[in-house]
Amino acid sequence: MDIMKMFSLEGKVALVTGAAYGIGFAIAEGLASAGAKIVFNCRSTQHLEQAMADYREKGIDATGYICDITKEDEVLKMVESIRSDFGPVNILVNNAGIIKRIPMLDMSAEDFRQVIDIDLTAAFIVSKAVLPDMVKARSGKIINICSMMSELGRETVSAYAAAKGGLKMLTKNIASEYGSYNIQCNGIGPGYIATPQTAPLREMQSDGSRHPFDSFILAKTPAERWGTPEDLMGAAVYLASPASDFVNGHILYVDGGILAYIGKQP
Ligand code: NAP
Ligand code: GCO
Repeated sequence: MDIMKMFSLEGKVALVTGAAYGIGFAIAEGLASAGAKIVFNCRSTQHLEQAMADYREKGIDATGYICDITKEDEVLKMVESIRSDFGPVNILVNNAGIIKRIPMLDMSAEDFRQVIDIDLTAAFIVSKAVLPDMVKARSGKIINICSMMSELGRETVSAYAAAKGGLKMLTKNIASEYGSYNIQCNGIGPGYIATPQTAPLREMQSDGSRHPFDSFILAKTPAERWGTPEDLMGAAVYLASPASDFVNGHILYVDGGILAYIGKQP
């Protein structure tokens, strides 16, 4: 029994949304290393061109599409382009997302809606666009990038926590509704990962000290470090591969132990 074959993605087309950089880029790199053909999207031509160069530098033949995933017509056009360029999407990673750190009483309904639109509704839109091909093939993998905020709240992230909590339940519902078509839908819940999205939480202070939130997270993480995007590669390959064909509706937390830990004693 060649167990490594269970982790092979040879011949699969993997769409990773928002994979110009950050977590999406690392997940795409991991899936490519397992043999998948990578297609990705972002909103800006500048980010796309830089990303294509970065993928090439790593020897990855990725193809990028400009697409705002909150726009259903753009998503359907992108999925159709992918289908005609490379074939149907076999693996979808709903990664693209934003955060707005604003106290709830100061947050406008428009700001709240924008976070929900990108972090939750867009995952519904893109999943709905790729599911018909997966149903026809009686095979498919959908991986939703959830968060610690799928389980926990904190000040200033009401919209983000609502979106990521909803994304956890959308994951379970897609698993429930399409599991009979041999489609598995699972989530990855990253802990605190060093990417542009969390850069404001890690900025060195003017006096050379660590950002208070940085110290807070280190005290809450048994691993006593921030995660790196590369820490998520293995979980993504596992959930995208035949090795996880009987795993469905599961959120795999890759968090250095945060969810298990009350926090370092003062
Ligand atoms: P990031 O560095 O800010 O990257 C976000 C990506 O999403 C970018 O490629 C961005 O592309 C894309 N994007 C945003 N809105 C989009 C839209 N409307 N249409 C298409 N693409 C869009 O974030 P990250 O830290 O890598 O996070 C990636 C995912 O992991 C997010 O869902 C985030 O919530 C989640 N997450 C992050 C952490 C963490 O600690 N970093 C932890 C848990 C979960 P353009 O702006 O170029 O269009
Ligand atoms: C924040 C952070 C977190 C991380 C991640 C944790 O402001 O608390 O941005 O939300 O991005 O989601 O899992």
